[in-house]
Amino acid sequence: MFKKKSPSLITGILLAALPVLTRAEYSFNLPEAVTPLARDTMRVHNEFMLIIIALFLAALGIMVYSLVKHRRSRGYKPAAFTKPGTRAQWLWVIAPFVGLLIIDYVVIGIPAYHAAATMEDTRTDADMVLKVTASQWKWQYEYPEEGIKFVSMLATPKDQISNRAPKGENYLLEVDNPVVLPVGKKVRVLIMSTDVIHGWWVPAFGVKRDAVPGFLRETWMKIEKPGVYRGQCSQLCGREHAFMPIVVEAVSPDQYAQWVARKKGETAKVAAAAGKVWTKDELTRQGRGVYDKICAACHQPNGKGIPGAFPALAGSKIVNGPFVDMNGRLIKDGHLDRVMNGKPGTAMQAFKNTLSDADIAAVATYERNSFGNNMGDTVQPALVKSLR
Ligand SMILES: [Cu+2]
Repeated sequence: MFKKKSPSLITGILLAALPVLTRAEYSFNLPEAVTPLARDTMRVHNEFMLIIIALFLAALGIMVYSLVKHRRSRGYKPAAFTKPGTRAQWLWVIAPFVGLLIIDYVVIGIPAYHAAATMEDTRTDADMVLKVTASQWKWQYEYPEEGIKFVSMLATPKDQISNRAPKGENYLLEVDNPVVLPVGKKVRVLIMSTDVIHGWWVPAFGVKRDAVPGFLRETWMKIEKPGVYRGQCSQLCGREHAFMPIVVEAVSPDQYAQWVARKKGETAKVAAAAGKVWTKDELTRQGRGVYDKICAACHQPNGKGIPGAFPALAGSKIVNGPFVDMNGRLIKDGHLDRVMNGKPGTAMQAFKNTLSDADIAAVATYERNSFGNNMGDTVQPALVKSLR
């Protein structure tokens, strides 16, 4: 019975090895750890794997030994006792129990506690703060000390998603504005959400924290190696959950300072843009870009919406209505009110915190003069600024 090898066993082993043989990129391990936290987590994981394998082999060994040693073909006579517990039997129950307890609480427990405590340690020795605000379906990043704030969105072209073009190398893992952070600095990350639960997750950092509406959550990281690190939203947060990736570029402190200076310049430019009077053409041109990137996912590129789910903007009473009253105040539930403040309880979110004055003015102007809407008027960035 034990002499002939079963052909199905060999086939099984070969089949199990197939992914390794056919795919060079196949990876069994976690991604390379580039923060102390990730390294700690990985070490704990590896230690536990060894302990688990040792326990598994010991238990399996005893089982196989007993089966082989006491098999019937050797003429082994099974015990036929009916009386309960001898002292030896009790020992066989209690000894493994105590053994596992010690392994659990001491061998596994102490390093696991250390890793978990490190994760929670966001105390004041951080070099900088990064504020992450999640919303359907984008991330907003803010560097409070630098006055930098921007929105980071999926950059994968729609054609790749709908299989009209071949998929790129970083398919669904690329964004327009990556987070840039200096290496070797402790970054305290504050995480919040404006709508549903999202999860900020970058595997190489060992960081994964949910963004929960109404709560301020925090974590930290200290990136040790420059590079581009990619992650994703890790909570099912709605229709485009798969379309809100995270890209972090870790650079040297010098390069980081340069980036901060450049970003500040951009912010100043955006502020200056809000001051001037825009032509209708300028507004619609910029507005189309904003619309296609942010609004088209729900309201559709043609402004027709999705009946029953997302209202049409084409011919909409709100879009084709006034947006400020005689005194220049925002009309409640008017077009601009909707764009700036959203509609509570629906998927229509408030864009006043994620879009600049110019972008809000431009997209509103575009909507009022597209999809067959022909209001002919403009919304000026200065007005949006005054209505905030
Ligand atoms: Cu999400």
